[in-house]
Amino acid sequence: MGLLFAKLWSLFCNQEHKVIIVGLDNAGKTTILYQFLMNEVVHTSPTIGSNVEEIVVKNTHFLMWDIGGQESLRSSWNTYYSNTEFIILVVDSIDRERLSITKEELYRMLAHEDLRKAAVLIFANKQDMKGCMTAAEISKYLTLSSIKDHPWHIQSCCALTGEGLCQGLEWMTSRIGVR
Ligand code: G3D
Ligand code: MG
Repeated sequence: MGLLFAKLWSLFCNQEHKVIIVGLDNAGKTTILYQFLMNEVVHTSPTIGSNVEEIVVKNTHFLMWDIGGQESLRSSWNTYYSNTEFIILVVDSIDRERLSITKEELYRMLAHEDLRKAAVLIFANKQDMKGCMTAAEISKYLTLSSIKDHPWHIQSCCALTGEGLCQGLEWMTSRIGVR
């Protein structure tokens, strides 16, 4: 009995939570992923390819897929969707012109069957840039408060310094076990 319990416990604890990191090209996705690897706790070696990394936060394993954001690649985002628990949407807070594209992509993802249960963390990145949009402005533009069928959270950050990234990860770990 004890052994079975230990087995189940370890299965539960080591369970990997699939995360996809999306956003337009140049938003800062790769920088964020590598900041996680440098600053966070434990870092295990890349699992599958150069764009997939395992991040461990307080015993919680996240398998993070950094998906290319160029226009030509966006149509293939959906091939990564199955079993995704978290979407990290990275926004370049200085890029006002393309925020409408980000909005379109966001709502396209939220409507996708395979992402029905996914929680969304939005990083308002590049907060160090002069004249950037605040998280509140981005939230308003993306009409986040209208999203009722997915848990979401917006966090301002600067991927270059790592500021704000931990708070984002903390929100993710706090979501685990809620559903
Ligand atoms: P992507 O993976 O989403 O395409 P990258 O984006 O991570 O490659 O980042 C694109 C550029 O934005 C990089 O600059 C990177 O250094 C910069 N960047 C990422 N995060 C921040 C930030 O918080 N503040 C500032 N000022 N720049 C950031 P380069 O010059 O290498 O192309
Ligand atoms: Mg990249």
